[in-house]
Amino acid sequence: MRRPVALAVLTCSLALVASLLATAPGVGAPAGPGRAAAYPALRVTTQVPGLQQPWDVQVLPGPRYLVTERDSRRLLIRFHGRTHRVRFPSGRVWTSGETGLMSVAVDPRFRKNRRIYTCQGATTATGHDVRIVAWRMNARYTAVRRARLLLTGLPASSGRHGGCRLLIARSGALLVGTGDAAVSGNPQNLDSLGGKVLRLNRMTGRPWPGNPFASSSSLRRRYVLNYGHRNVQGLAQRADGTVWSVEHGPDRDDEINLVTSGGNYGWAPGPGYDESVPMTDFGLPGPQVAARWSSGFPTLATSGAAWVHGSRWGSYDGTLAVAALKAGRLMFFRFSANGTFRSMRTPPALTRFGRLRSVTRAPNGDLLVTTANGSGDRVLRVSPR
Ligand SMILES: [Ca+2]
Ligand SMILES: [Ca+2]
Repeated sequence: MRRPVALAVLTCSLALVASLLATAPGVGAPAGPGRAAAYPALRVTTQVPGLQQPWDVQVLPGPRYLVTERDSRRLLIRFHGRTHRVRFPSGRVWTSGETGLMSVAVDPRFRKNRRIYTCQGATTATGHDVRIVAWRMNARYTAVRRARLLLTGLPASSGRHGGCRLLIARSGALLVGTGDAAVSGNPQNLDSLGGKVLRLNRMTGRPWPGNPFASSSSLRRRYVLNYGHRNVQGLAQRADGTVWSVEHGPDRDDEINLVTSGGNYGWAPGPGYDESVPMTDFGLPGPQVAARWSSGFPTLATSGAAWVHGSRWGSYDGTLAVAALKAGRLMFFRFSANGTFRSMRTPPALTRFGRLRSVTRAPNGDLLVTTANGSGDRVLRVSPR
């Protein structure tokens, strides 16, 4: 772990490099005077230290920083420079490989209803699943109790490709990005909750009425917003209301997708989970939705994402910040109003922290980023200088 002083020096020198790079051709920004200043240098500080494999971070009033740890299954709050553990039934969370205590969401009416939501592995009568649980936080922020089991039966196998990302859209709907559980048939099977983006009522757990298969006789199918995904790790809503998802490719083609209703995103691994097939296989029956950006070879393991808002971010304003695990960086993607990929920028200041998993926009517009190195992990705060 770097000490704060060393970090400050590092950030300064990287800021210089970043401003030089901003003037270089080929970064996708229009040329002209003032370009160097248009991409502000980024300041990176530690918001929450001393973590072990954190998955997600969200902000509660205070501000309090609410963090999930995947493998320890701890729910933690950082407040006034101290971290405390929230009483939570960690023992009932099943962890294996990529599955454990994963995404967390905070209800937009939290001040009134005290609700938060988790996506977590669980043990069932016949094996394991991934499930979405609503919790109510006590007044002292020391414990949660279960408010409602919203949705069970997201498939789990070894723990590989367990998803699972939560996003409360501005409509109030709860969106869930799921993994295919490394089972071949799941992504194209509309009666499996795996390899999907699901949409449901966050209070009742019922399927969202506007879903594309809302009138199906199959209950699971009524939850499906779209399908044909491998392992959705990021969900983020742009200012124009569009929702975007991010997922991992096998050895090539991580994808950023524009979420549509009823779309097939084309992942259909062959028998025995043969992953040599394309991330978007247009040879499948019917139309498939092409990715808005894909990595090519090799993959970067793109994960969580958040849209950047605010004029103080200069040319980063309106970009999609995407964390990468394998590549260990935060990248900023610009898409046009109609969703066409324009450019991607990787600030050097955000390539020095190892694997990065989740990105959350704080109330003041700063970005909160979780590291995923296994020890000495932390929540970083990224702000424009
Ligand atoms: Ca695809
Ligand atoms: Ca086709």
